[in-house]
Amino acid sequence: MKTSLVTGATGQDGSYLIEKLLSEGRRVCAMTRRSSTFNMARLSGLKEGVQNNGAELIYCQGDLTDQSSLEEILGKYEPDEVYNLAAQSDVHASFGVPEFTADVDALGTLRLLEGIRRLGLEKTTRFYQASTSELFGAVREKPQRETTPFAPRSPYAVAKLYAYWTTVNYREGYGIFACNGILFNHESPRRGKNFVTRKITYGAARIRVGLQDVLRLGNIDSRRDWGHAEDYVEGMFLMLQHETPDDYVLATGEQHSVREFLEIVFSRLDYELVWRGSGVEEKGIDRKSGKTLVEIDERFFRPNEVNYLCGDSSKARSVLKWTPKHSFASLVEDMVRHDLEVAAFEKKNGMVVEV
Ligand code: NAP
Ligand code: F7E
Repeated sequence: MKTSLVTGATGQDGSYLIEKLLSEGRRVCAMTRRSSTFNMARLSGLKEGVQNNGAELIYCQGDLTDQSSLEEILGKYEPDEVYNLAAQSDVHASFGVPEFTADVDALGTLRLLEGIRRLGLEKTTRFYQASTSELFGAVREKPQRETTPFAPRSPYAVAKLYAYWTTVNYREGYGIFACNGILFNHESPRRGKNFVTRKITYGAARIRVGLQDVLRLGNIDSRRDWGHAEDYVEGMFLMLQHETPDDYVLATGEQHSVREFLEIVFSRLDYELVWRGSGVEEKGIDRKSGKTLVEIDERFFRPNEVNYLCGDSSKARSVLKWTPKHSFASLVEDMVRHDLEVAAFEKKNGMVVEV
């Protein structure tokens, strides 16, 4: 039975990937970090032990900032695959904690790869690095593909650039089967509420049920290529099953602004947003009731913004036969439906749901 180690198990992608790997009959070591709180809500349905299909789930504790914890896990389980999904993944937050972000996202990747090398696992352990479309930053080409030059615009993106090149170097220098998945934004009902799509679907649903008055956002004119996380973990899996290691873009090729996302979500909830004012004074108002539903809040602006991202994933589609199943419409529907249920539950029970 193959063993897969997943770092970042408690995150959005970690939870979907673990489900996928268990469905493939793997022994899965889900790495969570030891901290003062346990953030296990996304994994609540996944119990440790042998599953019906013979797959096995094991939780292990490690931290990307702690080499010894990583080497202990690598040495103990000698995984056939490592999916490095752990990161300080919030771009806005990275401006406030740049050094911490570099420690986790850049050096953390180096620590894992060094661990594989030092333990002599170079020929047996395949490695997936969660690289990102944020590497393209101030985009030099439209759409962005594997050969597009990088131009990172945040401490997060700069840290991920280091991790990207470290992954390439360990592949070329030590012969490790190591791949970068350069993934464009992918969302789901399990997305953290600090990211814009979920902030919008969750906030709008709370407005609909009367738990919140207004949604406060930053730059609503930035544009993103948003896919569904379920499709993107399939792509990660395919990269490590291929016969040769390489780097791949995963993207939908379709792009929307945050403003469009807002209009679609609110219209699904029977509001009709009209825009009045400009700059930080701009407001999104419901045409029927005249109520202000969206306001601009400078606190959510970033010192550097990535205004435009749209990916070309033809390489992954032709080489890996990666075929996303979700459309943009089905992604929005999935998130809104889920958050309407969450908001109704919160209203009924007077509590806030964690995920
Ligand atoms: P996420 O929901 O923010 O999850 C991040 C995970 O990393 C959490 O499990 C977190 O654990 C863990 N983590 C943070 N610091 C750690 C540390 N020092 N040691 C060990 N674990 C640590 O992120 P995601 O959306 O699933 O994304 C997965 C990966 O893909 C990330 O590397 C992200 O940067 C990258 N990525 C994401 C996207 C996207 O659109 N989602 C696109 C491209 C690339 P706690 O629960 O304990 O905080
Ligand atoms: O922002 C704008 C914001 O935080 C998207 C991470 O998973 O994807 C993610 O990074 C856009 C930006 O995602 C708010 O300024 C406006 O232009 O949802 P986001 P991100 O920065 O693209 C990449 C691929 C990753 O790798 C990252 O790990 O939306 N925006 N108003 C806002 N964003 C947030 N978060 N909150 C607002 O109020």
